[in-house]
Parts: sequence; C-alpha cells; structure tokens
Amino acid sequence: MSVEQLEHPYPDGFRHNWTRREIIEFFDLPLMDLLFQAHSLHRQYFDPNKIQLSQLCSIKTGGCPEDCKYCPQSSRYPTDVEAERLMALEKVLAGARKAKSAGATRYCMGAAWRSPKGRDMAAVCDMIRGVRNLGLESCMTLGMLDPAQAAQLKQAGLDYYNHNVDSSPEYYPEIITTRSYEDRLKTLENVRTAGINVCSGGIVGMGESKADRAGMLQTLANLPQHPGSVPINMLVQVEGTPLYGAGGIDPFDFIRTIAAARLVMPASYVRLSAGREAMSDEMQALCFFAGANSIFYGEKLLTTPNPLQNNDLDLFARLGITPEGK
Ligand code: SAM
Ligand code: DTB
Ligand code: SF4
Repeated sequence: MSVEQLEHPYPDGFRHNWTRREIIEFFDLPLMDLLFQAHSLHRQYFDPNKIQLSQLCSIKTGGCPEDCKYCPQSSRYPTDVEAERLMALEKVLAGARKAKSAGATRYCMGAAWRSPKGRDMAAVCDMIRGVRNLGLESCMTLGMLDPAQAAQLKQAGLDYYNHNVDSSPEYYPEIITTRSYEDRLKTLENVRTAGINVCSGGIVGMGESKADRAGMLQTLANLPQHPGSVPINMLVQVEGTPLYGAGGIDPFDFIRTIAAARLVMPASYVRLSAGREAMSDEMQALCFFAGANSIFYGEKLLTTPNPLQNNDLDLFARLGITPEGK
C-alpha cells in the first residue's frame, strides 16, 4: 500500500477502521519498504530530528494486588521490589526539578495501584499542580479511573493519563486476569471524556504472535481518537515474574512494530519506552527512523534501569537529533 492510499476522509483526517490484515501486511513488507513508508509519513507530521523526553517517577512502588505477568511490582511474585508508601510531595517535586534541568519536558508519575483510593486523590492532585508550576507537562498512571476521578485529575490540570492496552484482546487474558480488556477501554474512555490527553500503548516481546502485535495496534488506532502518545515497551524481563525467561522478540520485528504504529497513527507521538537498556544504539536509531519520536529519559524507569542521560544525549548528538524544547 502506498502512503497516498493510507489517507481516508475521516472527521479528524485519520482512519479508525484498520483491519488486522492491513497491519499484518505492513509487518510482511520488505523491511526497507516498510521503513521508507513509515519514515515518509513521519516527515509529514513531525521534524524527524526532534525527540520528546519524558521522565518517569514511581510515586508509589510495589505491593500491587494485580497479577500482570510482566510486572515486578505485583505483590504476587517474588521479585526484589519492596513495597513503599505514596511518595511525599516534596520528594516528587525534587525529582521533577532535576528532570527539567536535565532536559525533560514531561514528568510521568506512576503508582502500583489497581485504581486510586479516594484518600489518595488530594495528594496526587497536589503533585500535578506542583509539576505544572515548574513548567513541565504532567502525566499520571494510577490504574483504572472512574469518570469522577478522571474529572478530578483534569481539574488539577493533568495533561496526559497513561493506561496501556498492553497487547491484543486475545493475548491479554494470558497476561492479566485481575482486570479485563474492556475495563482498560472504559478507563481510556473516562480519560478522554474528561478532556485529558490519552497516552496508551503496550508491551511486545511477551511471547505474543505477529497477529497479536497487529491486534494491539489495531485497538489503539481504532479508538475514537488516536492516543496523543503511544508507548511501545519491549518487555524488561525481571527475575521472579512469570514472564522472566519467556518471550523475546527479533529486533527487526520490534522496529516493524514501531513503523506500523507510525503508519496507523500518523500524528501521535510514538514512544520508544521500556527495554532500551537491551537495545543497541543502531537499533534505537532505526526505531527513530521508523517513527519513534519520544523516549523515557533518566537512569530509571519505574523500578528497572534505563540508559544514563549522558549516554542518550551523546547518542542524540551522534545522530544530529535535538531534544524537544531545546
Ligand atoms: N499500575 C498502573 C497500571 O498498570 O495501570 C500503572 C503503572 S504500570 C507499571 C504501567 C505500565 O508499565 C504497564 O501497563 C505496562 O505496559 C508497563 N510495564 C510494566 N512492567 C513492565 C516490564 N517489565 N516491561 C515492560 N513494560 C512494563
Ligand atoms: C509505559 O508504557 N511504560 C512505563 C510507563 N508507561 C509507566 C513503565 C515501564 C516499566 C518498566 C518496568 C519497571 O521499571 O518497573
Ligand atoms: Fe500493578 Fe500496574 Fe504492575 Fe499491573 S502493571 S501489577 S497494575 S503496577
């Protein structure tokens, strides 16, 4: 399929009726053809030499009641992660100040919750206000939200809410049983209705099939609005989790997933998310060429290591890439 054929007259100018077959056809293209199409479309919407930097902060670590098989923070699995209480506001803001001075433009606060409790809402709303006062965009990922909670976060000024679909509807129940795919979509709807930008993506390298990867992208692209940002995570295998030692993905299939995400969601930020510690500089450069234009920046994701900031800045300099906001 050519880039021209991709354009269809939908109200927002984008397609929301992708079939799984069409996405699999992208995956099956010769790699150079797929990269060429994805990169050509990328250039129509973005400066290919700019990357957005988001920094993560785990505001509530571990002790999570959910059973996500990839996650070191679930209380069900014997990992090294110790459960902690909700972080104090000042500590969160100290991290945000550091992130801003290192060049991040968004601060993403994550909590190992099934959903936030009423008693936590005031504290997280203070964090949102504090982060925005520093001149950073705010993002939160706190689990499932009901409409009232989404409205409260919006009221506090939240810019983005991250809630991943994680995989295809078919593969999802192999990975998580404590909440359904439908629950996930409902939270995304609540976030959207509240007027908060949606950040939603998933994980690859969990042993899923090509059809599952296509199904995940199909779900995301066929939402009523494309997510403003789409994190594509490569599974970080953590000892003690059920997925430790399982899965894995050919680096070229990972790059194909990024390229297909770009093709089906042309104007969304596609974030090269967890898993960069296991990627070579060359693989990351190909991901950027395929359409990734955001990363998680800073030496830690939520509980696992991420490349050092200086290494990322050095890689950008070698590639002639400038962080957004610089
Ligand atoms: N507890 C909340 C939830 O799950 O909705 C928010 C935090 S949770 C850690 C956010 C996302 O991180 C998950 O949906 C998953 O996509 C990603 N994630 C968690 N563990 C991961 C791992 N080991 N490798 C890659 N991505 C991971
Ligand atoms: C997302 O898609 N990836 C981030 C963020 N959203 C919250 C989390 C990655 C977590 C990797 C495993 C860890 O560090 O605990
Ligand atoms: Fe809990 Fe989120 Fe980890 Fe699932 S991904 S176990 S909900 S912290």
